[in-house]
Amino acid sequence: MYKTIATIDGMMCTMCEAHISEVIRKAVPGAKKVSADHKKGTATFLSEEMPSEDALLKAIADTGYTCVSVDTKPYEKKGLFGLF
Ligand SMILES: [Cu+2]
Repeated sequence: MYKTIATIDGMMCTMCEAHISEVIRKAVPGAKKVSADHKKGTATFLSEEMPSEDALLKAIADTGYTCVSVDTKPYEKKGLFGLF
């Protein structure tokens, strides 16, 4: 299990959050708990497999937003969550 935090430029409102979440679900098959926060400018999700950073960057760029960075870390369901 992995947790990914993508930093995204250009989200202005909750519609943008919905848009980005939709894009992530399409770009990363099996992405779970997808959520985006336009105030923080981040989107997070969990996945069983290491997500393809290239696919994510391209999918987000194609929608008109800019993905500044993608940070993926191993994720343990219990215990370690607070460390990330
Ligand atoms: Cu918006």
